[in-house]
Amino acid sequence: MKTGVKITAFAAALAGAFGTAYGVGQTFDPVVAERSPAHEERHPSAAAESDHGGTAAHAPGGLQISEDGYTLDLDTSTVTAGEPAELRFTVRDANGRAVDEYRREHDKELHLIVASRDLVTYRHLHPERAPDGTWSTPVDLPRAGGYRVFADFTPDRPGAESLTLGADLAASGPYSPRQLPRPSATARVDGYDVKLTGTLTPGRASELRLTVSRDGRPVTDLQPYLGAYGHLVALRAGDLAYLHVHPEGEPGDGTTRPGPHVSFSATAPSGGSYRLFLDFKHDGVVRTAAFTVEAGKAAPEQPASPGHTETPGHSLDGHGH
Ligand SMILES: [Cu+2]
Repeated sequence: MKTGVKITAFAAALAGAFGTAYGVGQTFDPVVAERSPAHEERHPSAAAESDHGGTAAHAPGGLQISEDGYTLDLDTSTVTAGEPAELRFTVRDANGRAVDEYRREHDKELHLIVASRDLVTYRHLHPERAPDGTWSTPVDLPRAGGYRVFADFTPDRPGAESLTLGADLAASGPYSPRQLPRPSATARVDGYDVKLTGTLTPGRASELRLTVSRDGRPVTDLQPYLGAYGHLVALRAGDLAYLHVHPEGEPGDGTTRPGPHVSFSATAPSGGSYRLFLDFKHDGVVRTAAFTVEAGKAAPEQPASPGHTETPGHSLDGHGH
């Protein structure tokens, strides 16, 4: 499929970047190394065209508030933990103008992810866009602390690529950070058990397969959600780099079945720990299952201690669907 090709091209670019980095005797991160010299040499007008192939050639998403001339202007930078609030923001172009044309990806113009820095709280929201380009959505964050807001979108402009911009958000209140939940291949949410097969491999696309069951029986009637039978987001522990993850197959393509397996292709930019959040829809409700994965290592079979993870009900109430 198309995304598979893109990711393979990325792997090749990455390999090339390694060579370049060694050639000049430097040891910086290969993803950054690939990008920086290329961008300096490029004529600005040529940059957009030669960027085909993707997010691929870029550093991981979500680490920057501004990229490729687009800026996430977060109007709401603080909220109060446990109180409903409205999150408002604007995506601006290089001229400071609000972007008001987007390409739909996974059924939406823009996906907004809010995650706590300790990766315990997660929200996947779909804000509303006002005619002036301002986006807004209700949000309710149960715990105080630092959060990262990710806007995942593609401007509908010639040469524009998919972007994930990130900005900090603080929730005020008594703060008690938690440890990252231990790696586990299973997650439980609202009576559903989700099993993860496969693992993240640094620098290479790999398949992650999630299997959904309830009361010990495979769930074979998952409902389409955002153009697939599941939506997966992966965040790197430590800096919350945002990985692009693509579903393998889509409803109605003749081969993709509505469960119990849902497959994705994901590339980890480095080793280390990642938190995976799977949204899936069944019986009309979207639920989120979360896993900690160490890139390059298979996940242990035993379930993580439930005390580490925010209760499923909390993960759910943030869904703006
Ligand atoms: Cu979304």
